[in-house]
Amino acid sequence: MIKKRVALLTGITGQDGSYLAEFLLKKGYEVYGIYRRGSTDGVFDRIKHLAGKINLICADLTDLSSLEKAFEKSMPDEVYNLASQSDVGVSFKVPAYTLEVNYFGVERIISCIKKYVPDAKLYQASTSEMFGDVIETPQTEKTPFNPISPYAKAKLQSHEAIERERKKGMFACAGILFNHESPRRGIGFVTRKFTDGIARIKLGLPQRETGEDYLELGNLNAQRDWGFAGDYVRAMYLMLQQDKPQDFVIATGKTRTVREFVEIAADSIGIKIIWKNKGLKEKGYDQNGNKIIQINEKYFRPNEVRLLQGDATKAKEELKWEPKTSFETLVFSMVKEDLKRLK
Ligand code: NAP
Ligand code: F7E
Repeated sequence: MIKKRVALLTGITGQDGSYLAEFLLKKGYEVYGIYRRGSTDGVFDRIKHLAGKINLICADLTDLSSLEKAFEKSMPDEVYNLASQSDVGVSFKVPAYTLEVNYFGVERIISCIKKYVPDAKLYQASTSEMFGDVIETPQTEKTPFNPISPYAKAKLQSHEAIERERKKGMFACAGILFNHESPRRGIGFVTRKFTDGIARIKLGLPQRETGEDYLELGNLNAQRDWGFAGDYVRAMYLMLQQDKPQDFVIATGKTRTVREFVEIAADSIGIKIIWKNKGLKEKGYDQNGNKIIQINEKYFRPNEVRLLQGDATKAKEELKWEPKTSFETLVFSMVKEDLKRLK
């Protein structure tokens, strides 16, 4: 009997972890995932449909002994390190913790691989945030990094650790992924915050965070290259199937402002936004004159990445990877799922 390949995913309860687990199960893998105990319900919401098909192990990236037990139990062929304190804005508030998880956590994973499964392949979730205050546009694998948040600085340290281990012989790849979203996106990120918020406005429900009948947002002019998470996890898998380990940029190549995202999402359910005033006084109204958006300074960051646009030519040529989902399809699916859930 052919032994199934074994994958160990950290961050399996997150957006990418849930899509990657589905993807690897379809490929015939035995999937193990690390989860943290949460004090509220909902930790397993994104993977509840996989119950009985995946093996869950309680561990934490800050706790080496728990990780060692997870490796000893799963003995993986492939390790996908997706766990992180993934919120850029929050990283300014908890910088030491962000470094602890997003950098030292990666060093712990590396030490577990060396101890238990030295031949295993490692995927590390690097990020376009490492380009920070961008030095060139579009950004490729050769663009110099210039991180400006504690999140991006910690991710860059782990990115460098991957390169270090690769030079010493480990099969370690870092995917430099640009923003990717889905109906399973964490609710604090701007896309999902808005699709949830506009669905509430459509249904006449109060906003989740404030209880108001309008939504509060921060910088509408930031530009991001947004793709669909389901497409991006395929690239993670492909990176580990190559003959030699390398880093890849994964992106759509198109950039849009937060404002464009907001307008397209609202338009998809028949709400046309009319903007009035500028800066912190700017407000968005619907076609009936109701205020639906207000700017709140608290959502601005001390340092803002203004523009990201990736060039995934290398992934297209070497991995044969391309995004399959259009921006419009992504936005519509997110709004639709939020409407369905809230109804
Ligand atoms: P996500 O939805 O926020 O999921 C993060 C996962 O990490 C969750 O499962 C979370 O567990 C887990 N986690 C956090 N701290 C942990 C700890 N100390 N120990 C163990 N697990 C911990 O993030 P995502 O969007 O799926 O992103 C996946 C990875 O890609 C992250 O590393 C992120 O930084 C990186 N990335 C994301 C994007 C993007 O646009 N989505 C782009 C580039 C890179 P809980 O459920 O218990 O919180
Ligand atoms: O912000 C602006 C905000 O938090 C996008 C993570 O997955 O992608 C993600 O990081 C933009 C920023 O994502 C609000 O200032 C305006 O310019 O959705 P976000 P992010 O910071 O780009 C990268 C690639 C990762 O690696 C990260 O893990 O939107 N913005 N108003 C707002 N952002 C939030 N969160 N909330 C607002 O109200």
